[in-house]
Amino acid sequence: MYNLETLMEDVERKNPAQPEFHQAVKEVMRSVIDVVNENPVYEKHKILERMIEPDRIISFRVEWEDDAGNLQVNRGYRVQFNNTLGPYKGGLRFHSSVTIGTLKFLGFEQTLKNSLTTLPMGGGKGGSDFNPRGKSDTEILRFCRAFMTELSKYIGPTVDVPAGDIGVGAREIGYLYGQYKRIRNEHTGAMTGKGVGYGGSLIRPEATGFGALYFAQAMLQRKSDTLEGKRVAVSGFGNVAWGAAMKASQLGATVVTISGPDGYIYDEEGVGTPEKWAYMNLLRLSNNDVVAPYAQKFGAVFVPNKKPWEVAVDIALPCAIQNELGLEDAKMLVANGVEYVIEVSNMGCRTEALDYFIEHRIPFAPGKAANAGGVAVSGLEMSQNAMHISWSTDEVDEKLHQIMEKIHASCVKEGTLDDGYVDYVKGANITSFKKVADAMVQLGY
Ligand code: 2IT
Repeated sequence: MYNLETLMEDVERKNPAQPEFHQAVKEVMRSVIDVVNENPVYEKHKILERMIEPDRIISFRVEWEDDAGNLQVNRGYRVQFNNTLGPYKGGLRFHSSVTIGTLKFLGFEQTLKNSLTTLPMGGGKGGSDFNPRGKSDTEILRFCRAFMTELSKYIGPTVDVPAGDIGVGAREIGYLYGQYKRIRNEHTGAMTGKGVGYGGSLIRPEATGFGALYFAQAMLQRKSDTLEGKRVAVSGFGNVAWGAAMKASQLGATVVTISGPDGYIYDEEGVGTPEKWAYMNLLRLSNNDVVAPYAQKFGAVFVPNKKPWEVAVDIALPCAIQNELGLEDAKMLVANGVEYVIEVSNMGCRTEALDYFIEHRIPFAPGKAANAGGVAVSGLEMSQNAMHISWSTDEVDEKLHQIMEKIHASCVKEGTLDDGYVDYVKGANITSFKKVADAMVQLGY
């Protein structure tokens, strides 16, 4: 029999100074501990202990030259977390906050998320503490080349298939994959998020945001509600925020905020127009501050050094980074009448914040369920690469839609409480855990 407290003491002792990893593990353990205690086969096979221990962690030095001719040194990682269900799969994050603990939390979450997609993918994550902000295009290119020179030794289409994450978008994937192809002399689908011209899938750039809104649609539908006329707060300004804002707007909602590290903007008319996002994408590619210039150009309100959670909205969509929404934010949102909260960033809410939503019976979707559309379309990109074909926009979008509805249905099945409220956190954790655990049992040790 497992006890949550002793289990977590063990995790903290064995993984010192990795608070994000502790947090991610604890959120899952809380949901699944009863399932494990009721199924002795899981204890016999030490599934809990095995599932929180990465298969391996690769750490390497990245040496590159900046535009002034100075040598720069960063640290690169790939956490190959769990390949029970398929090749390791998950993004690369380039952000100054990246540590081994960050990538372990992300790799652990990714393993469970990928299982929810029902596609054959294991979980992994990688990246670097390299900060792309303010870097020139040639610096980005040189960094990506140096990073892949090391990483190329450990990945491949049947082994480990990286993709993008924060700080790694279409441009970086191109530079990384270009170097992979050069070194390995093979054009295989060893990465996803590629440009459509060289093996990428249609819809991949917008898939995370689109998928999250399909998930949101399913949540609302369950309550005989629709997105029509809803006011939405989005945080972030990257690919994920973009896809979410575009789809929310297409479905009749008005997205009134976006945010960057310097603050948020409030745009009463809605940020989800192609013109506004084209402008933001341009700013983003030049690695400049996005939010303040946007406010100036389109006459919106710029609120410096604050997060958008103080705005009264019907739906909150954290789309930036882990722990971007804390207890005080949750209290403000609930006091202002928020009806749904859908995490689009990975672990966007602190545990106390999501507990507060659940306690107040606000439908709350965790990232591993709601943002699985991104990696799901990555899985579809792998299928297309393996078959040497490409599907149309409609074909990919339709498959994405079906996958998100299936994930929603599985959360409802495992997460409906006695009072009828759906605890999506519990639902997503139990569904994904069981799938990986059962396969681990079948595969032996
Ligand atoms: O967090 C995520 O699911 C991603 N960054 C996407 C991973 C992928 O392999 O497409």
